[in-house]
Amino acid sequence: MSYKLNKLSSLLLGSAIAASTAFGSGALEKVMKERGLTESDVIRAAKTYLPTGGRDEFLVFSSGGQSGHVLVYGVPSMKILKYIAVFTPEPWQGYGFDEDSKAVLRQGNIRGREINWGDTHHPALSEKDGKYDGKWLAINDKANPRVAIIDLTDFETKQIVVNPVFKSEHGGAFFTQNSEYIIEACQYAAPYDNNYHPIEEYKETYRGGATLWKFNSEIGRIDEKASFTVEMPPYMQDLSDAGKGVSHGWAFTNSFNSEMYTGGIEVGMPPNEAGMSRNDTDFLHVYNWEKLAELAKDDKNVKVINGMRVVPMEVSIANNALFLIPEPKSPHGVDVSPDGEYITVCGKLDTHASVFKWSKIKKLIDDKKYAGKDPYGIPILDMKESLHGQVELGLGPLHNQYSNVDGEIYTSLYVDSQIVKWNYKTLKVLDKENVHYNVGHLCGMEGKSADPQGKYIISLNKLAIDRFQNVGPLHPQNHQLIDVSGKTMDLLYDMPLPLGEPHQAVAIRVEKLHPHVRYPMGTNSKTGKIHAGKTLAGQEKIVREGNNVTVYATMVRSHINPERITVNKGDVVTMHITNLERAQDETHGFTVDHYDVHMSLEPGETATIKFTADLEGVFPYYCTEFCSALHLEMMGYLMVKDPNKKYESAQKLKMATMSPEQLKAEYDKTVAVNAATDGVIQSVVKFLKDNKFGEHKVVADLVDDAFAQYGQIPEQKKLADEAVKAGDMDKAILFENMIWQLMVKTADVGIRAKDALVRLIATKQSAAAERGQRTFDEGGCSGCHVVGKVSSGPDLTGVLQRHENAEKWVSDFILDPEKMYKDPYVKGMIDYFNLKMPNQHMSKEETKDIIEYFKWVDENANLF
Ligand code: RUQ
Ligand code: CUA
Repeated sequence: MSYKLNKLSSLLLGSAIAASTAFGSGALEKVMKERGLTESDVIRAAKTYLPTGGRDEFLVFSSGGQSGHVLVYGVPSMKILKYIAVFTPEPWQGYGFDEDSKAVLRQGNIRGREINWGDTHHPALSEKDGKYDGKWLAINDKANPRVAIIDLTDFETKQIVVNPVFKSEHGGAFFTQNSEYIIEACQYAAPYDNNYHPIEEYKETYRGGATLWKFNSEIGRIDEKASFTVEMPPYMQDLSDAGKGVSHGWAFTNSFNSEMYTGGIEVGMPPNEAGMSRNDTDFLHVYNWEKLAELAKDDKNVKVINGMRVVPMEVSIANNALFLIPEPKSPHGVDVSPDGEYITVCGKLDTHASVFKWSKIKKLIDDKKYAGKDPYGIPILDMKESLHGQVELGLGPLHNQYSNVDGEIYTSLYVDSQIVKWNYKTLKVLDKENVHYNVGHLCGMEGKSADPQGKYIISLNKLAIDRFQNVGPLHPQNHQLIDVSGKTMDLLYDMPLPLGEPHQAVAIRVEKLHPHVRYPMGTNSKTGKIHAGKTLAGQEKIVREGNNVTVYATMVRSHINPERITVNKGDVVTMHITNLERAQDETHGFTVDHYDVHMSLEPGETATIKFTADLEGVFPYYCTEFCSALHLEMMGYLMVKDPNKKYESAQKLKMATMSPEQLKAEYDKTVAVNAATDGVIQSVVKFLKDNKFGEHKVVADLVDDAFAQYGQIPEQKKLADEAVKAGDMDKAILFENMIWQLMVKTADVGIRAKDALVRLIATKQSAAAERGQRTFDEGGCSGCHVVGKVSSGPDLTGVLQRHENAEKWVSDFILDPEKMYKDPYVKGMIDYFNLKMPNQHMSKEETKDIIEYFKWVDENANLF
């Protein structure tokens, strides 16, 4: 065992220091024993562990399923970083609770109805030359056929478009290789119009199809007017993919009910599941979107239905732009290889994956070599002649992701609960890995782009069964991270996701993303433009026009301006609020109690809430983010009075007032405290200047934030002095208090800047010093000693300078303090602190490390 552990330690730490780790020798073994961890457990943990402050290599965007959101997490740590609100209100972000986000959410209304939920399925990243460009994310809603666009500079939803001809959809969103279009294929066939059509007329009046949404990659918006739909038979189109490389310009869409069965379980017919999977094959739709896009521009080639330009099947057929290829029945995923030449289709009910070859398909099309026609006259290409080959993979193959190794592909097996690695060129199975349980999609790192990165596969499991602590009959979903860098796959990590069934996920290298940390002042984040309600400091006002009250307000640590708003019952209140902060992460939230409004204001952002003040009473409003030490004070009152009521004034309480002498004394005390606080600030400023803070951007940014607070002091000082002159000591004290608040905020950021600077400029700790510091902190020393300060024990800065032969002196003292209690110096210390240094039972090794740590402290003594 111990030999194995040593081997493991050196594996983990990879050097001679391995034998005794930072926690002392045997610490790793001890943890493993206590927690019952195996060697493999520890290696897997080390592969996914992200130390504090560390960053992941990839970001994953996962659909949030029934939550209607998108989830963002890191790989390999699997730490969740964000929920992006898309089709569903999300209170924290104010999404659906302020007017600006409602303007986005309500773009998703269907036939005038508010739709407040969505079933997000397939996120897609925008592409350039088939590679992810890190600019935009699109996601579909299966339940209510919609597509949303998310801006990756701020991870917010900017647009929702409703498909006006489909009644549900599934095969979206998929970008074409230069983000020219976003493909959205229908799922359940239905009439294109909004009328009733009896199910007996299914074949005549129900239709499937694929919509190609024209996308403007510069501004990140879908142009609905320039978009079109390719009419397809009512075959229940399923997943799709855009061609790329050699197959660029074409698209591929599966289907699963070429039987056109319509059920009728209630009238004694066999259920849909039997009728829809009767035939051995269904159809892969192959269509030339590039040609269809040209055709769709001409009015004579389209029928306009509910405002959508639909290219009828006859037009597609006549222009050689739509074909069918039989594929094994009830297929699911269709995935185009990085070079565009191979198209892999997996059938849920077939144990094989079928690999079609684009050059073969193209030749059949060019030669007009058809095996027949479907009932709608669409040419059918021969399956065998289009196939590169088939491979037996296992039960229930669903989806595919590509590897960075040419020809390698990963496929999920739903029934077998496995991921299988195989080669689509040689048609050989290479490896299988068990997952828990019932995997749907899988997500490779950029695994569906023209440039797959390999390294990891995430298995998006439908069931979690016995994986996690039981939290009731509804279990979380389980995303499992698999290491695919070796010859065989290795399952590293389980991540429960409790927010819906996340269908599909896409991963991107973090360097490709460049999100902002703040907005230009007064930005409406939903439009990217300057908000009409932008308000700067000093411009705050309340405007009344009849029944409309418009408030132009600002928020900055730690007040809201204005702090009192009185309106009449029934007034329509509009509040534009601007967050004046420039400091990173200084978000303020805002709500008015009882009025169901909320917004999140990121630095520089302006947003609007609107409500009818139909409840009489007094309603506090406040900042909902714990933004500062005086966050609780960041509040005000909305007072709603009934203009038709007479209010009797309450009896005024007689309160004791302060004498002029008392007031003067309080004023003097406040001024003195401010002077002392300023002294602290000046010492921090000196430290920062002496150590050239300007050379470090992170620190300089923090110093900017600090001075933004400090710079407001003269203004307040002027007001305080005026009050003194006017003899209003009460007011003067309040302004002096405001000065103190500003000083506290300055000091808060200033000290953060100082800490950051110290971390940057301190000399690097040697491994021994680092171990020593840990031993010092965890072995009990830090209970009495604080470096840089006298506390319950002496300051240890300079301890190695204080004694003759100091290293030996200090180490003897640590190893056996009792022995030295009689030493005159030690005795003096014992008397002074009224405490004896206890024996902490440090080993010789540990003591040596602590000495190294003290040396490092001395090197950097000026910083403490
Ligand atoms: S689907 S689990 Cu909605 Cu993408 Cu296959
Ligand atoms: Cu702003 Cu709390």
